[in-house]
Amino acid sequence: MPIVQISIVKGRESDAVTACIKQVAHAVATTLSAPLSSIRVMVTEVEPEHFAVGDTLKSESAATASPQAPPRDSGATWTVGRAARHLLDAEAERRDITRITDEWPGLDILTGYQVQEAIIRDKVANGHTVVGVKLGLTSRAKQERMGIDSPLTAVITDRMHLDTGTPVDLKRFIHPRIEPEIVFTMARDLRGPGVTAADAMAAVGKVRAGFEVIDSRYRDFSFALPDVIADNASSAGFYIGDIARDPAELDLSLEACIVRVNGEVVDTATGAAVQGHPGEALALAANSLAARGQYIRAGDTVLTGGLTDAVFITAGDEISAQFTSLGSIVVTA
Ligand code: OOG
Ligand code: MG
Repeated sequence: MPIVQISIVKGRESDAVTACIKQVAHAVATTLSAPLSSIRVMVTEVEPEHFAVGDTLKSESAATASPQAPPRDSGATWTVGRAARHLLDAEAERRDITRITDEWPGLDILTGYQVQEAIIRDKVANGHTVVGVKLGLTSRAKQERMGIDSPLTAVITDRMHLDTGTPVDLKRFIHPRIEPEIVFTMARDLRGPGVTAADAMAAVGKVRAGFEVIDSRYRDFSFALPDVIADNASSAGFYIGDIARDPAELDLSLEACIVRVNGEVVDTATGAAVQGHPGEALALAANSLAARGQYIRAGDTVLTGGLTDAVFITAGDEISAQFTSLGSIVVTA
């Protein structure tokens, strides 16, 4: 059982200490390929006068903080808990915010996932139920639009599920966009690391068409990778088509999709747009979750990522996604 001991200078906020412990535990588990639950982290606090950078004690540097020190409400005060609350409030109040990394350069990918987890914990505490996982930025169309070339994972809940036939309630969102996705329902648990697309597809029960409503809490959908991870990958809502197919009957890389707005074709793609095959995206999700000690569960819904760029939803629109074998979803606003 690996035991890691870390020392932290006294006086840090408890959120910062928690974030540090989690980061160390995940890093050690990943480095040793050991289960997260086997890692023990021991924290000792040291007095500022027992910690020096070069020959300058932490207590001296704190006492002689430079006048150019960041203003009180900037990066110095950001924590996982505060970032989660900031994003939750923006969502609840349908108010856009500026990207957090501008003020908090310490928000890295791992911390972004900690913020995402804190948001989901808050939602679960308020009665939401986790129903699965989504991938974001798995297609070139999405990556190019957002200027980020790395896929990410996020969590979907029952409150995000929208019934087909129900219009998008524009009052509920800040600036919603919609994107067609291939959606899996898992027959079995899927646990990384080392999952291949074939392993992933063997754990899938059914495949359906999906239409995801995304609503970044950031102004103009402008964010860096850690910001969008923290914001649970802009998740807001999702429609699932009525037709459920056995994936073994289909070549999902050749499953085509046509997106229309008010009858006009605005985009087309095939399943190959998503990492070559949506099964690759599913494997990627399982392996990425494993690095954080999590896995995909039997019964989970998995949104594999937008096949095409997302389209803005405006009042009066009728937007449809027509798939070759998975049927069509028509959404109005
Ligand atoms: C981030 C969410 C990306 C997808 O399917 O690629 C996503 C965004 O575009 O705001 O859901
Ligand atoms: Mg999506």
